[in-house]
Amino acid sequence: MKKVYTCFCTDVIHEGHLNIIREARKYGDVTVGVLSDRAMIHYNRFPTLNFDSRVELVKKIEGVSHVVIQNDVMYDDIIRELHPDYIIHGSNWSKGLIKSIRNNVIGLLEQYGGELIEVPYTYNENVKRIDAQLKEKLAMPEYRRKRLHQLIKLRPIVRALEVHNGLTGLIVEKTIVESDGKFEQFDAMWISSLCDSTAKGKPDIELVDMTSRFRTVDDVMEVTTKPIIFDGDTGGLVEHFVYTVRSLERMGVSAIIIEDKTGLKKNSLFGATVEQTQDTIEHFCKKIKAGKKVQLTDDFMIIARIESLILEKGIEDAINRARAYTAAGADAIMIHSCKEEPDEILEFCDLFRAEDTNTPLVVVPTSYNSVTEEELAEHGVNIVIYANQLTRSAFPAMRQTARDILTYHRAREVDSRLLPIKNILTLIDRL
Ligand code: SPV
Ligand code: MG
Repeated sequence: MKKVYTCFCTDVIHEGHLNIIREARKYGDVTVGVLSDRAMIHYNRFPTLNFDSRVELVKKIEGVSHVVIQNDVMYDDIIRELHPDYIIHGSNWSKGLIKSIRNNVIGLLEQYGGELIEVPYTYNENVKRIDAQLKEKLAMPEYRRKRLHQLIKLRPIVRALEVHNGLTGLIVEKTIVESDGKFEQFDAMWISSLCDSTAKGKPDIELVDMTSRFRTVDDVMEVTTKPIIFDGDTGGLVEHFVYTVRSLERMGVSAIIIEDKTGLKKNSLFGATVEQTQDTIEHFCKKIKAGKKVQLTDDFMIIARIESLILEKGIEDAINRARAYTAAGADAIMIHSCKEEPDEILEFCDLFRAEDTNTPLVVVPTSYNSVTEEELAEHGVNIVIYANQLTRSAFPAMRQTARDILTYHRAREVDSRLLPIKNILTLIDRL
């Protein structure tokens, strides 16, 4: 009996999958690989069912003889292990980024004379509806909220990028690149107080009120599924913070980061050039404890942000605070710095990890931007936040366009730099 192999990356079996199995049986004994959680995330499909349940779904399909785990989106390992005579796949993988998976399979099959069978992809109204429903499910608070916790376990380092409206949310949701046989994408979104304020033409001093900040969260949530980390500034009064926690948790936000400052908060990237007051350890711990006490799920995270390095209070002070905030119940520690080199951040991470191997660490490498994600992960960092890069890239482009229109008294000179009208009209998917 010849061996036929196919791989499924899905939470729902629909007629397209059944058709593939029907075709596969004509060629021999059918083995189905179920893509692991890690690989599925790489492939831009966050699972809504756990791995064992996905295996059960596949086992129930008539005509499937064996079910195995496929640990990587590329087929090298599984083909080496199984050596199938045939690989069968829907024809949809000849376009777009997944073409690289097809090329990978063709190259591997050529090495030993295996054959690729492609069946026309089933994309009717029913399949479209199932796809859309899966996406809707991921956008629901109960799925989205817990996703950050899940990602911390599954990813070597969780990557978040700043968003401040629906459009920037869509960029984080959809941008995916392929490099060296790996798919790269952002895992999460950061609702930065700096960028949310800047988008409104306001300074980053806790002036934009929570109602407005929540409106931004809601705009982002309307069009995305990825988890959200909310920049909660100082968290405000303890009596107010508890309400913020409840609201964000109910909305499906995964985490709030609050920084240990009091009084008029100014942006940390000013460093010690402006006057800022650090909170006492006791008072900040009281805020953390109050927040943890009112949250209703195990999913929501309160992340304590330490400003000791920003305010030049030294690493020892930062470590003392990390210890105290963790003991008070903080779910993770964010350490910030406005130095151009990552040295003090890496030193802090090493010291912290020497005594605490569990509590997740978060960093924001805006000024020390030469450090790579791999280096940060080696020093025990779990989440890296790119906190303002979308705002900073849009602003110079928009200002230059405005200047050029004024200079040339028409728009033709700027047109080649702009998104074509046809593309802007179709940029947003319709329901
Ligand atoms: C933000 O993005 O608003 C932050 C990070 O809080 S920083 O601007 O570096 O303080
Ligand atoms: Mg901020």
